[in-house]
Amino acid sequence: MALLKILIFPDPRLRKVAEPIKDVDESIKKLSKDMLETMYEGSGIGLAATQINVHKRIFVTDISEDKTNPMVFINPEIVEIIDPIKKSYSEGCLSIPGFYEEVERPAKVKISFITLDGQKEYIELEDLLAVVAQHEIDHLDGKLMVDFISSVKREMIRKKLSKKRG
Ligand code: QAP
Ligand code: CO
Repeated sequence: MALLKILIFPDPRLRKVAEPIKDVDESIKKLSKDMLETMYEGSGIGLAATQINVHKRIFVTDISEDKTNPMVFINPEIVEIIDPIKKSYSEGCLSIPGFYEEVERPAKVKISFITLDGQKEYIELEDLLAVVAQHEIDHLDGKLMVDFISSVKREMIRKKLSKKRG
């Protein structure tokens, strides 16, 4: 197991578009374990590979109260917006530490993904898991939650986090 370094906004590497995973091999299993460890260490509920400077389409999440439900999504895709009515949620991001912003997203989506066993699955997501999945899939496309807020707020966050990193 290893802790990985998380890129902090406005690092330009957060803007790269991740590549699909062709083979769910041992290296992907190790990557998912390291990502879960890194997410738990940072008290996060979701982490995309882009955030640790690995540009492959995989994210991990655990929205359970007691951190007992790790989930891994490989090559996740939104295949259907089941409920297009947008719901607002105060989102955070391990790459934007200390800031929470309201973001509106479709309330219910169907996604396809590959499991660690290499199986393709389809699931319908709602509530917090739908929010997290859409937030993490955005990371894999180089998008960040601050792209959905006002430019004044975004620039304020950029300045504060840039200063912090020197
Ligand atoms: C994405 O974000 C998410 O500012 C995951 O100081 C979060 O795990 C999607 C975190 C909420 C939807 C709703 C943030 C940890 C963790 C911080 C996270 C911080 C420490 C964020
Ligand atoms: Co994030």
